[in-house]
Amino acid sequence: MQTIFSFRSATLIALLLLTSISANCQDHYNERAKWFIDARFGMFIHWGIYSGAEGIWKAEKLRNDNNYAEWIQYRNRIDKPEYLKLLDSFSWENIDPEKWVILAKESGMKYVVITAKHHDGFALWNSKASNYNVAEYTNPKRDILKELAVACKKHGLKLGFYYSHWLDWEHPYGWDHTKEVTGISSENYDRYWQEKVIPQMRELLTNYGPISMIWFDMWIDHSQTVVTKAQLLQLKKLIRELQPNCLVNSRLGLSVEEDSDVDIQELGDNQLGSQKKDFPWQSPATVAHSWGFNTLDSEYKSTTTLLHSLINNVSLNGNFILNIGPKANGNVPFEISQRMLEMGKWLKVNGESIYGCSAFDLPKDQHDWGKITCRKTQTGTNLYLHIFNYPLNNKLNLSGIITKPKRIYLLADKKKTPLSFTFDTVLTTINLPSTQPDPYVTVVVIEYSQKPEIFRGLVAKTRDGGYSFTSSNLFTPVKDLKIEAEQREGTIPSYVMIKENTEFNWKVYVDKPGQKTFDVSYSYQGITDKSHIVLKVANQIVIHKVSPTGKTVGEPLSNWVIDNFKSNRMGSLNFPAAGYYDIELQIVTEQNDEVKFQWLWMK
Ligand code: FHN
Repeated sequence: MQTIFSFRSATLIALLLLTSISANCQDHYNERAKWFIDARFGMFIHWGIYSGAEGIWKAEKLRNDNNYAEWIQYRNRIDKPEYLKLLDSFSWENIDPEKWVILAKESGMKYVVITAKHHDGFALWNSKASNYNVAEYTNPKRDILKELAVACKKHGLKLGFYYSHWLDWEHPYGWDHTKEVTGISSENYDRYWQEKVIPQMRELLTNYGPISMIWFDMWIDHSQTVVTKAQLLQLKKLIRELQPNCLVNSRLGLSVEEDSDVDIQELGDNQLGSQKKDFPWQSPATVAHSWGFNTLDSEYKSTTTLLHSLINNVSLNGNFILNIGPKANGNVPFEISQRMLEMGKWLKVNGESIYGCSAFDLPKDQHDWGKITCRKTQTGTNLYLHIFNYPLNNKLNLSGIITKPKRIYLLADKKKTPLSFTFDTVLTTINLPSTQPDPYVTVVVIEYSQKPEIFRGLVAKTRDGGYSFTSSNLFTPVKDLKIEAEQREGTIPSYVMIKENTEFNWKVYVDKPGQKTFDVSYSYQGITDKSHIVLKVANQIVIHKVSPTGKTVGEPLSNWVIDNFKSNRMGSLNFPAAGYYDIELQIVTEQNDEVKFQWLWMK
């Protein structure tokens, strides 16, 4: 054993001053989007002629590798007269947009966005700009958007329109992907723009009362396709003129980075948030895969998964818009409505932790039990701990907050019966009921009478009382560190390749003094015994010789032979008193003797 450093109290105080800060909930800067940030959860509706095909055309499923049912006309090369015949299967007497709005409301959603015109170019309203619209094919003439607008107003939900501006498979000069081969002149494309897009948008923004959002859908940058930036700006200007409070999403074709006047960053389809952002953003999601109803869809996400997705996004300042693809008779598939109603029941009890809530300043994946959201209250700040993985020992560890909680209770408990807890310096340990109160996600409320202050960069205590030190939760960042992402569902775990001597440093708070055991996981494919790993903690040192870890079979019988990652016992070290400790790890390697470092574990 060798003395490496000493923990002097002066250094500790200086460090504390540097690392503790007053935490904040999201301070949004876009007034127009205030309602959107409060709403957090919306309904997307994909419904149109394609709903009559249900993902099958003349006994053939969708061609190509994507089963988006609303693409059937393009994918299966259906001509317009035949495509229109699909309308014969619609039972107009049953179709009632108010039912969709009621479902949204009962599911806890605060806004509804419908495909006013999808890529097929067919308008769900009585458009004067194009007779390719629903009123022309119904008797008496229907205007689905008007009916939806009335229902949204009646039930107090915001209304938004999806409008496919870039793609239009009906207009001779609209964009469809075959034009990547045949080409189209910019003059002709502009004809489509001025003849159809602009007049139709004018109708949508004039005839349906307040429109809360226009959901555009171009998922590549304008520089890569036919549409020009000038056309996109013309469209945005029209929206600002006619409905100044209407939000515009980034799939207009302008990113929030390129144009700060774009209100919402729209992530990719079913792409959940992975980092905190201070501007409004949203994930569009489906319960299965397709957006329009596809009868061949079978892998429906569970209610728990959907709730986790919503909570994950809110914990990063984002929204979640979840899609229904009603059938040609207007019915919402049971697999979808059932899950949504279950979400609604959960939100009825736990909505306080979602609506108007935002991200908290602790790192997003700091705790292995779940996610945190935050709300400023009249008397301080509330944190909402969403338990995705209920701890077996019924103890919830919250690391990193140096402010003492005022009181703690379950959000579902109307009486707010206090949960007992201990608070030690930077660790709050909450005693949970021995039976998990909510089958989906239990929410614990922590009330603070002031803004909770956090200790930045601390490694959290896990559910089972250990600590996992990785390249993602370092106290001092290492320059040019390249973290290899996990592959094939984690078969190859995330790691960093260490080619030359590298030092890692973590900060931890140990609440119970005593011996702790350390294990290090790595893969080493070399043969020398020159590389070693040095652990230094509280004036003690342990040296571990790196030894080959060999190969393993990732998937039997598929030639999936991969480098093995192995946990190695380093030794046991003494923590003489409760307090903050630095954990230092040096990986000493020579050239051509790389070590793939995965984690250090302490318990
Ligand atoms: O091509 C469309 C698709 O049909 C669907 O409307 C989704 C919804 O986000 N947007 C496009 C693909 O990203």
